Amino acid sequence: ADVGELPPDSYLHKSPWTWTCKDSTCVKMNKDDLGPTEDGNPLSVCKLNCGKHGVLFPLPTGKVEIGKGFVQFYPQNLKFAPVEAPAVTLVKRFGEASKIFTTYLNKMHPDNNKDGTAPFPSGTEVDPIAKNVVLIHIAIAHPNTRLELNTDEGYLLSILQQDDKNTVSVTITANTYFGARHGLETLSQLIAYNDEMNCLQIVDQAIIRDKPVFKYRGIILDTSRNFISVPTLKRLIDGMSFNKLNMFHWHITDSHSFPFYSKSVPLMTRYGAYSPRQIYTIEDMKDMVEYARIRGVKIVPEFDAPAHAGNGWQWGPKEGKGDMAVCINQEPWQKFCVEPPCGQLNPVNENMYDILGKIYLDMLEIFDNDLFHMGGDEVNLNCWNKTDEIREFLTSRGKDLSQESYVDLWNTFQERALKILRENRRDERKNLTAILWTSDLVSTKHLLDYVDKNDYIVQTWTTGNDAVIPFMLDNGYRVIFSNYDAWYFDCGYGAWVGEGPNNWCSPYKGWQQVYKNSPEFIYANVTSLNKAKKAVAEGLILGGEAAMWSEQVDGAALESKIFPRASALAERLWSNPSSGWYAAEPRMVHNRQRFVERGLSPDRLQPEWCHQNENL
Ligand code: CP6
Repeated sequence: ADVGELPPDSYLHKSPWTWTCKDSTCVKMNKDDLGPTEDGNPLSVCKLNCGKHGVLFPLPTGKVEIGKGFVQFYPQNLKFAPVEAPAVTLVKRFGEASKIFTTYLNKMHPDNNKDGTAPFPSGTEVDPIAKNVVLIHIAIAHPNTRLELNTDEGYLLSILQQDDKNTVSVTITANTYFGARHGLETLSQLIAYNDEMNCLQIVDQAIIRDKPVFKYRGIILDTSRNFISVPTLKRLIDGMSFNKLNMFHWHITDSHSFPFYSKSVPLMTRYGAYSPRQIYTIEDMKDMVEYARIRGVKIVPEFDAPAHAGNGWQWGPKEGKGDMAVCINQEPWQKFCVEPPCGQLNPVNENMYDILGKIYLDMLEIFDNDLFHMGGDEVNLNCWNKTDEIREFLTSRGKDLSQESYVDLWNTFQERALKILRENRRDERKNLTAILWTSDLVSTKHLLDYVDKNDYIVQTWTTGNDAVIPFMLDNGYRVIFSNYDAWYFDCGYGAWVGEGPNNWCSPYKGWQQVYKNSPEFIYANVTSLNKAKKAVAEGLILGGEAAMWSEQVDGAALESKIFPRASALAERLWSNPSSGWYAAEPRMVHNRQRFVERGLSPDRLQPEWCHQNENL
């Protein structure tokens, strides 16, 4: 709308504060120039970063030297030299990675996000910027095509302006594809849009040596309670790649629905998917695996069992045998499961083991098969105890119906499931490691008897104060942290508040809470910092995962619930800085802006008003 000529005193609502640059952070100055003001309520102040370059997120862990000058260039003058790599697949894959990189560079133009073509000038002979070229050399040493727990994700990035002043040489060297890809991500954060000249600019000089503190840096997403579409999953992978998160733990099935399409047992989705359109086909999943791999992310599939399994399992031969899953939809649900609809595999049904083996086989054919999440959480022994067939099974073998008998039965199930998972594989690589949630089986009481530390990695999900955490680490188990008091993105601290039907999910945890949490410090608090550092160095504390359970989220809200909180997780796990969230905040604001620039929809952190004077 035409509001007419603006009066000379328009825009008076601009922030009255003045800013100054101190240690690359933008500091608010007092009116009388008495130095920086004390910030009070974090919600009431603005946090800015000085300049747009080198706002690295997560922070590198090794040497960082970044020059103060810039070289202007147009995106069409950014070139990749032939990639040096010992495998053709890697050269090809890097081709994909460089296309993604170039697409995001184009998106730095403020007018770009609509159609993907950037209105950068094409450059004329008299335009000095058109002479400038950025040349990128990539060298990858090892032919590994898959990301595994021992994959070296480190890289060395150097940027050097040549004597002719027109060429900037960028070199990324890494042991693996995955390290090189992270290096390219860091490079993208050293390039910014120049408003005045309508071009890009890169720092004229840099050396960055970088590698992650923790190997396992993930997000678990549940796609059973609510179905999440493949395009939405891909956007999640995109966001993870911006912050070097490397594990997408796909909690693909649960008792609510069974969207995983199994080619050997298609009846699972027939009975278990919400609808024919809410299914992940084999092509969808294979496509996801490759999409994620290109972006440095491994997909770790979870088939949760024996609890959290119901819908999908209703069919099956009824001749003389009980159901494959029991307690499905049983009421009152509070007696048979943690949340409705109930459902739990029947450990005495032979047919169930058959089907389970087929599903495992189908999953291992689609996903990497060195890491597999077997679930194992929240088993309800009362459900088994209320099933005639299971009670008869135990009594016929001379067992009593005590709690211990049921835990023992559960262990028998778990051992057999692991055996099936390992034996039924179509390829000869046998070094599959399973992951289990903490549970009554994986507890201080039963861990040493039932869980071999060479077979399993354990993922914790209750509070960081859980006694099982130091118990496992002291006994040499490898642990992934997902404690609900920090890293549950649904709610999960005290989780459900209020009684009976009047409960609600609360409270929401801000990114600061996510950032504050550190696996190293949780362990250090109950032992010593030295011991904790040793557990990190030895790789026992593998890392962590934020959890997005999907009871209360679907594709519409997913992105803003995950980002930018997952960025906080990413920095904690990649860099594990000794400083806290307050020091990270200016970069965090900038990082969040980068997500928007690249087309994602992260949650907002501060008023636009803060940025009106931003010209530093
Ligand atoms: N679903 C499954 C869940 C949860 C778990 N497993 C869960 C438990 C407590 C809270 C949030 C989520 N919804 N399969 C526990 C690992 Cl607070």
